[in-house]
Amino acid sequence: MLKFKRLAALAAAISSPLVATFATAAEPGHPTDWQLGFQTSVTPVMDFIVSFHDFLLYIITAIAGFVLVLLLIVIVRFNARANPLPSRTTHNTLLEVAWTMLPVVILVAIAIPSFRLLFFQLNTPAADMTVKATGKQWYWTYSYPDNGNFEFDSLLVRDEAKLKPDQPRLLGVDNELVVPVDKTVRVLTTGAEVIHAFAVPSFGIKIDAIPGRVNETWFKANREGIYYGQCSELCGRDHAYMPIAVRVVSEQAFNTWVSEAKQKFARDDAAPRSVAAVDPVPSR
Ligand SMILES: [Cu+2]
Repeated sequence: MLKFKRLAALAAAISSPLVATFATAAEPGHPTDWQLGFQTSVTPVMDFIVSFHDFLLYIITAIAGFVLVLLLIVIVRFNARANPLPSRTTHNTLLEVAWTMLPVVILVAIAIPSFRLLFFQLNTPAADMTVKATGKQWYWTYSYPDNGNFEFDSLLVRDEAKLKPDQPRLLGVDNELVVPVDKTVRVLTTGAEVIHAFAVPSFGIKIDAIPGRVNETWFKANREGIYYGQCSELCGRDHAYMPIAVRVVSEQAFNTWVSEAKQKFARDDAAPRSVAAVDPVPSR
């Protein structure tokens, strides 16, 4: 069965540049055995990334095929035996203009959707809510400033015996980041001590979490489920063991979760200390 699956995957990979779209159809929000292409896309940004990737695959396939054909022609028709008296032509204006202009046209055709995607990713639309993700050595802390300002830590479930049935090994966490479906969520990221990176493949987001500054990204998940990601900036010994688990639920379920979370987790209501309140440096 495994062998057949392997063959089928191979056949799919060879047969069509559409393979990425094909492979991402209805799979869970985490890596799977023999997976090809991307993880399931559940946001408009990731949809765009997938279609841009497929578009590039068509272009690169055409270029590689064209170059292969040219090479074969040269090998067969212009080798020393088939063509003992080579032509001494050194210039061909039409050909030179063509091989300069054609790559320019191809690059412009790639640049247009590429920049559109970049702006789509980087311009956060009006957000329905904000969550803050703080990368720490080696776990994540999530805050909900719009929903009561509670805050909690999210740690990997290290003991495999304690994994729930739907939790994948090395990805399952004790406290998931919970967000409502079909809402634009702004994610603020920062780092507590070193640089981490907040990345969730199904959402098409990956952004550094840097100490001393706040980065911003966004997603709008259009399907309920649980979507996994990992820290994506080498941050030290346990870099591989600080996964990100995002549970996308209905708005009603989210509100219920918020009211429970407010009881369960610590709040951060203290006013920030003003500069004057900081212990003064003793003068000499
Ligand atoms: Cu890391």
